[in-house]
Parts: sequence; C-alpha cells; structure tokens
Amino acid sequence: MILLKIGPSMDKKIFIGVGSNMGQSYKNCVMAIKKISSDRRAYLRSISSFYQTSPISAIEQNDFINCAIEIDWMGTPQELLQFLNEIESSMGRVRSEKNGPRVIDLDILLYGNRVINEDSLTVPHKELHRRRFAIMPCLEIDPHLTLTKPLATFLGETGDDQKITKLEGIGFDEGE
Ligand code: PH2
Ligand code: MG
Ligand code: MG
Repeated sequence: MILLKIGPSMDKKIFIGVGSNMGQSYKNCVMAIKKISSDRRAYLRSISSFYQTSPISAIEQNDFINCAIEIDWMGTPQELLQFLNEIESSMGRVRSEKNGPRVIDLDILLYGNRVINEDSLTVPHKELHRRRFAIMPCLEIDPHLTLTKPLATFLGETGDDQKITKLEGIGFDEGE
C-alpha cells in the first residue's frame, strides 16, 4: 500500500526553528531535519540556509548554527511538540539551565495561523518577534510571513547587536 504523505487533513505552513551549539552543530541540525522528514506524519516543504549566530543568552557559550524549516504535519500541534521533544532526547539533549548550550533545539515557531496558549506550548513562539536568528531564516522561506504585522518589520526592532552570518556553500544537501 502506498501511504500518501499529503492529504486534506494535513496542517500546513508550520515553521520549526532548528538550532545547535554543542558538538558538530551543523551535522546535528542536518540529522534533526532528516529525522523530522523521515516520519510519515511530516512533509518537509522547505529548508532555509544555515546561519552562524552569536548566542542570545546571559550564559557564555559557543555560536549557534540556526536554520528554519517549513513542514506540513498530519497530527495535532501537541503531537508535533512531543515528536520534536523525542528527537531532541534521542540526540542527547538534556535540559539544564534556561538558554544554556544545547545539542539540538527544535522549536515550533508558527503553526499556520493558529494561536495556541497552553502550559506546554505557545504558538506563535513567545520569542519569535525578538529573535533575528529565528526571523531571518523564516523570512528566507516566506518573505510575507506576518504576526500582528509583517514579520520583517520586527527585524529592526530587536535592539540587539547579534551577529548573524549566512553560511554560503553549506546547507542541508551538503550534509549527505
Ligand atoms: N536559542 C536560545 C537562546 N539563545 N541564541 C542563538 N543564537 N540561537 C539559538 O537558537 C538560541 C539562542 C534558546 O532556545
Ligand atoms: Mg529555542
Ligand atoms: Mg526549545
């Protein structure tokens, strides 16, 4: 039997932020994206460039590799959250201090135009409008993304001096 991955009940335009700053950060991001796309509930629509970004944190730590992906998801937002948490755990993520270094971080940034306010899940992501390392890769995939106003307008309002470098010549396909 052929399992179709695209169907009318699939939720669309879901943006996930991918980040790592421990171990081989770039490879960790690629591995996480492969794990996401190999699940039959997920359909990988798009992957942004990879960016090297300085950490936004009070804790001193290495630069991050960040990117964003757009997927469709056959399931509920809570099931997606659980799936992403499982991937994080399978890759050795241990939760210690807030905003501390991490092997892999998979955050639901946007879930179509759904607004979710639950203890375990807030969508759009609480920090999205404040984090250029998350906004920039999302805009690369879809320049028209909008929260209360176009996502692009938040770029100039974060008030930080975060260094973000788009990594030319490295991306998902080079991770084979
Ligand atoms: N994630 C954080 C906190 N700070 N800084 C960068 N550059 N990239 C991240 O992914 C990141 C961060 C919490 O999840
Ligand atoms: Mg995060
Ligand atoms: Mg997270």
